[in-house]
Amino acid sequence: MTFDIVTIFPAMIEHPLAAGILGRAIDRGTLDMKVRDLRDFTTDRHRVVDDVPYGGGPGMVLKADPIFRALDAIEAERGAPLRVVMTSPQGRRLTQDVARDLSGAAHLVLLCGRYEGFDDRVRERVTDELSIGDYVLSGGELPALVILDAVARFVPGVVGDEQSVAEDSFSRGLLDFPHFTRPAAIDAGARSASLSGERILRVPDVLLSGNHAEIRRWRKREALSRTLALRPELLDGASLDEEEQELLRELKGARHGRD
Ligand code: 9D3
Repeated sequence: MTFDIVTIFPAMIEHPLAAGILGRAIDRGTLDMKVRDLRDFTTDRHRVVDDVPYGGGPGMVLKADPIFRALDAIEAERGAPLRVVMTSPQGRRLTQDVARDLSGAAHLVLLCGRYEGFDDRVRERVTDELSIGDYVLSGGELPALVILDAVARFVPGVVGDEQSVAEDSFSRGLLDFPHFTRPAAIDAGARSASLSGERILRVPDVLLSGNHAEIRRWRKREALSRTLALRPELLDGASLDEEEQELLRELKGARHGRD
């Protein structure tokens, strides 16, 4: 899959991309990423990318013409992009479903917003407008990285284990079960949160039992009970197998018992 990212801060994108799963996918050529400096598509001596808003008011606006020239250059080099995503606080919220949908495109362009946003005429060349959530950030670079990471994980070969992508908790609509690693018992220290004074923390016995059917069932129950407690709205969209539906009925019954 091919990504082009247009930004006035290329370093904000390049350095995080070099690390981890995405870095490896880029090295191997599974992902073709190019970060483009918007200033390279200006035509004036001072490489100006922003200007004051028509109608007055505070802040600056990203000029449309450097964006159009950047898109023309990308198209000349690679052919027409299938999707052009603009990051903006007004955009549709990024979800796992949106990321999966975008991963179906062979070529994605991400436009990183800055200042008060883009000259609205940029929309003429945009297919998708995305926000990553309802909080104020300083620009679209971090959102572009978040979108990129979520989308790239769906590209075959990026995540080593295809099954882990399919089973990923948000893809399944449930929160993850708890994880433990060695040692089987540890001292939480004098500042332990436990009021009972028990400082020795043990891994649940079932995980040490070697009984894989029991372990699977325990993990299902834990994932369901966490989801029920912390994000009950996720259960409406979750696809549960027979065993999970039965466990959920049990858990809901247990909650009623306490009410
Ligand atoms: C403080 C300026 N605000 C005036 C009402 C509007 C505003 C403009 C530009 C707020 C934030 C930004 C910069 N943010 C983004 O470009 C952005 C963003 C975000 O802030 N939160 C979540 N997702 C995104 S995607 C792009």
